[in-house]
Amino acid sequence: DGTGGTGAGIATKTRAKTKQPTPYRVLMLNDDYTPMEFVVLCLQRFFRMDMEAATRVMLHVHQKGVGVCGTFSYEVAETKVSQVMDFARQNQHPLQCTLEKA
Ligand code: NFA
Repeated sequence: DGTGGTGAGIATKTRAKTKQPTPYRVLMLNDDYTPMEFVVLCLQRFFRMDMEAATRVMLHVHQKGVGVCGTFSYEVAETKVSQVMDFARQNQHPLQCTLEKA
């Protein structure tokens, strides 16, 4: 109730400590071989981007060499990196994804 439970109206506000996870960025790296359409498909499938957003991120990576797919908890970020890398490997593309602390 914001009174610290004393009911005395003293301003000793208590909050439940919901610890925020350290955020991690998932980065995608450019290469010369992975088809643009495959990168767009990955961004749509694993990062829930629409075609416009996925195309924008893909072109950014293509032009700058690296780009951010999204920011997540470590566990979610690591899962997404694995999903992209596994899918790329299955399709014999050299697409690389990695993590960095945000
Ligand atoms: N550079 C790749 C090409 O020209 C496309 C690409 C974009 C690859 C983003 C990896 C990441 N086919």
